[in-house]
Amino acid sequence: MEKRLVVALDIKDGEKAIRMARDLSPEVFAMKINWPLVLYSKPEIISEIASFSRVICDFKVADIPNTNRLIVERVRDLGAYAVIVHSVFGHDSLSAAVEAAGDTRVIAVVSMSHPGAREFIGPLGDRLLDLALSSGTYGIIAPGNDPETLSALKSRSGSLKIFTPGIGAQGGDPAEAVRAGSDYLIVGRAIYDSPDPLGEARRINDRISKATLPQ
Ligand code: BMP
Repeated sequence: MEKRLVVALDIKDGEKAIRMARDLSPEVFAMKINWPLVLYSKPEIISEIASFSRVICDFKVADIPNTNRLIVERVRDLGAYAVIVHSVFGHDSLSAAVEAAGDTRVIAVVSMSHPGAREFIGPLGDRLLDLALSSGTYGIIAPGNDPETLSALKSRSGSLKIFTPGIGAQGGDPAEAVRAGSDYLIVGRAIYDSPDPLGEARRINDRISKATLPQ
């Protein structure tokens, strides 16, 4: 069965990140790289990890169309499998990212997992999902620690892939997230802070598999 785990490599040490990515790669669908790793190491770490694993660049691209295009072109050229882009800045900004991405997939943020998401982005979830659906995106970010919101978004998301952070350190449970509609589960601290990251990744995969089997 294809793996559904995405590991968020939010660590500062580039060498350690590459080692961890290599060790974990048999257990994951993709590695997610966010600003901390790139800012503490170098942009080329994207290509290094992309040479043996899918890489999702979580840069939450959030600007005018021209700037989005410039960022996404670079991410594409570095070999990323996907890039995460904010949808809340409108159709032109999101479409510019999709156009610039070429074969690199765009995952649109339509909802978030932290408490502050309830203030602004949360109430816009349905409209942002419509925007993602009409802009040629590949997937969306939805909260893995809020099964109600997740299943509501899933029910309207058509063929979009659902990526869910919020598992583990933010309280979300892998099995519950799968049952609520997650396609790919994003896990950071619960794995990279564990004394046994590979064992933890395997335990999470086991819970994903069991939740996927017909009950
Ligand atoms: P952790 O499992 O350590 O909480 O990490 C979650 C990862 O997912 C982080 O990289 C974070 O930036 C990202 N993320 C999130 O937690 N919530 C969202 O709504 C969107 C995210 O991309």
